[in-house]
Amino acid sequence: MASKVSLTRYLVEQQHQKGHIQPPLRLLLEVVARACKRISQAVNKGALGDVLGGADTENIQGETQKKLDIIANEVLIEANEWGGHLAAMASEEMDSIYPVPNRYPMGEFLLLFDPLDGSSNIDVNVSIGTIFSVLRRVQEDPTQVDPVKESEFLQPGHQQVAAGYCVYGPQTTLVLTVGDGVAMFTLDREQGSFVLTDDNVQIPADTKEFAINMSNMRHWDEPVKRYVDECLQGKEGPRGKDFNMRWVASMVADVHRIMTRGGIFMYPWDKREPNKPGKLRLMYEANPMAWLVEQAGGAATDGTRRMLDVPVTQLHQRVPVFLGSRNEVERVTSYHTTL
Ligand code: AHM
Ligand code: MG
Repeated sequence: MASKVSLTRYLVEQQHQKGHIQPPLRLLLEVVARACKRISQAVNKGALGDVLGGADTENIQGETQKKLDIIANEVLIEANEWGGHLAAMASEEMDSIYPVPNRYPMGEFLLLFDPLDGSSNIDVNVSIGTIFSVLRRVQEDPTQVDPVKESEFLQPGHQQVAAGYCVYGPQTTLVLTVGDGVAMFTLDREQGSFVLTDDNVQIPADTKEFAINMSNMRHWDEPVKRYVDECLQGKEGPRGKDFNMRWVASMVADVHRIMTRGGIFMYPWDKREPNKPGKLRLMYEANPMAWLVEQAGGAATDGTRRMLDVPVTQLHQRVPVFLGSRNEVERVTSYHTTL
């Protein structure tokens, strides 16, 4: 039987054979994976670890934080701050950026994360996950090691050097891209290591499955209403086929299903809060997922533009999201641009 390929071996091969990554990025990804293992353990303990329930705090977006949101955030910071591979971190759960403290060596990368996505599912034992994105520092004067500025984080998604997520479900699965396709690793709990289980994830171009929170239908814009209405008409409608619907309310779980069997995920702008561009965050959710989806042959837009080209003006910027099977994403995007 062929020997199993661990995450470490996969990354070493990406470094030596393919030249896609340098040692500091390899170290960074190993450390993030280690942090995900620790988060997975905390998630698994649930009520036995006293990790369920609210934390009586709010994040900068006014959302109530859960205990596990805060634990996962701390695990990621503690794991990553001392290794010398990072200059700073930013998180959905922190108001501003977290520069690596002066007592530690400073690296060239910036790490962004949603430490525990799908928070509303924590207490009900449904899949949740960690999403992460890696950027390279952009200093005005690269010969100086200046303190990191928040503006250095405001890079469009196409400048990511690595992106991934870890889904904590019946299995713990890490899904990763360094720009050479998408690889999937399953956590072997006995061995304590991530093992490569798919090295060429491909999202089918067509699908009969869509994911959207239908309870917001009356608030949507016309292009989204039209797209979903046509799906709902099934065989008798203009699409000529029946569609199925899924909505886990954990983006990580919904995207993981799309990575596995195709589909389209949508979280559009809606009229509930017209000044808010969408619910999901560009830097911690949309951009890493968009790059993963593109690397697996799918597509991702904000309704009119390629997600990875959306200009970034704020760290906690929100954005409408359409991603998944290419032909469906192109269809709903075309409804936005032609209506
Ligand atoms: P979170 O990062 O605070 O958990 O919020 C993001 C989540 C996504 O995972 C999911 O797709 C969406 O919010 C669900 O929203 P809703 O409850 O409106 O359906
Ligand atoms: Mg989230």
